[in-house]
Amino acid sequence: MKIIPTALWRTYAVCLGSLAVFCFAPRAAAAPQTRYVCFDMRVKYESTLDNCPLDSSDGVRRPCAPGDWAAAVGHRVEIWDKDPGGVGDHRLATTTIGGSGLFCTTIFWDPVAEGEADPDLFLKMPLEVRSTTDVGATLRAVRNDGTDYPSITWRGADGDDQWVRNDCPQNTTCRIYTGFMSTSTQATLREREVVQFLDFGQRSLQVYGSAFGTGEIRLEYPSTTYGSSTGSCPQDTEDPACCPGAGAWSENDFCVTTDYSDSGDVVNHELGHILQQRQFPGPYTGSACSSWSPPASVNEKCATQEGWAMYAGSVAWWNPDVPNEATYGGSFNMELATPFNSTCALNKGIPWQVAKAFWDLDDQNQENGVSPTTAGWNDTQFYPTSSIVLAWGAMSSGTGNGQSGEPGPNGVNIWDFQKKYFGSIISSTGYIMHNCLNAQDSTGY
Ligand SMILES: [Ca+2]
Ligand SMILES: [Ca+2]
Ligand SMILES: [Ca+2]
Ligand SMILES: [Ca+2]
Repeated sequence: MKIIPTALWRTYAVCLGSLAVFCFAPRAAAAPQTRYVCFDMRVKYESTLDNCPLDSSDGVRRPCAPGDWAAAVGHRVEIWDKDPGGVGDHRLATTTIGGSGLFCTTIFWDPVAEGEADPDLFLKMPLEVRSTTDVGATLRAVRNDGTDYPSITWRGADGDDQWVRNDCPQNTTCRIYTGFMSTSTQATLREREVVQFLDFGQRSLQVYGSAFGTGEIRLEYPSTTYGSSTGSCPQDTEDPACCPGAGAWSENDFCVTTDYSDSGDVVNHELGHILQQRQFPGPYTGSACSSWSPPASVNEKCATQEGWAMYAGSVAWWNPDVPNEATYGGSFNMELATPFNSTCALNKGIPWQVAKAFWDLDDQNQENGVSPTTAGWNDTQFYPTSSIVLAWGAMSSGTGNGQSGEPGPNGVNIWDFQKKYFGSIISSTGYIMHNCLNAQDSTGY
């Protein structure tokens, strides 16, 4: 039974007691009419792109071959009604593109309230991506002054309706444009690069889903490199205009400079840092590295932090449940069994070696140990990607051993991870020994 509020009862009472000619029953709101809207939106990868998987073989989740077109999976799209002069233009729906190819969604339209029989449909993209299930975080691009990019629009001027589906009737499937649409026809170079970065980062959101938590992650692009000729970018400021090439400022922000505009790796690497920081309890504790590269020895905390980001970045592109050839930076193979340094203990500070350890914990490809690894220390482990990341979240907040803010060159290393993931350092240490990381500091365990 519908409850009528007191005020409405009073209205009826007054009405019943007065002349019938002035009395009208309240008009029921019209049920919104439905329309089914379809479109094919694609991203074009720049021809200069590098460090991207070229095709879908070997467990590649979604390739990004330079010059290719691909469905804009996970990109947020707004469906708008177009009116003359743009004054009455308004958004009817916001949706996240799922799957691939033609995408369809239902919209609602009330012709009485709208004052127009049928909508004139066009699309806008607000430069955001999500997982296709809409679970977890939103990745959004901002400019180097921290402001939003304008949405990319397919409205066209009045009279230019090449991308508009005019007068979409009730209970009808209306396709916006008969071919495929693309950001590359509507956007500037910087905007195309941003769309490409968002497209890459969507893979991390898709793989890790709720492990990212909720809320917005901001990609700041294009930031200016530290020490640039303007002299306006001192290090260690959280100014989105300044950036060490690429870096995660906090659990919500990361920056990328144009030095990395063609990189297929950088966004998912930085999202690997954001993922770890969002899992960690307590505030972001900052980078453990002043600088690093995958094969150069650094302190254990830096090697673990960057190795984790290399692994998480690789997992975004390649599925470790499929034996394959995942690479980072085009040349750092996640599957290579041979440790980087011929002296086993000297691998403990190599980020690439740490990345391979996390990969071996996750991957199905169970290779034998290779010298200088001790004979018999084989890769025998194969755990879910979704469970591995949660070990960071299982750490307690604080600066003690094994806590998320443990300081010093050995703080938060592979043994701290091991303790949280397996609860013990005695058993199941295959991925550590297999990768010669047992030389990292296990004091306290
Ligand atoms: Ca209209
Ligand atoms: Ca494995
Ligand atoms: Ca392996
Ligand atoms: Ca420790």
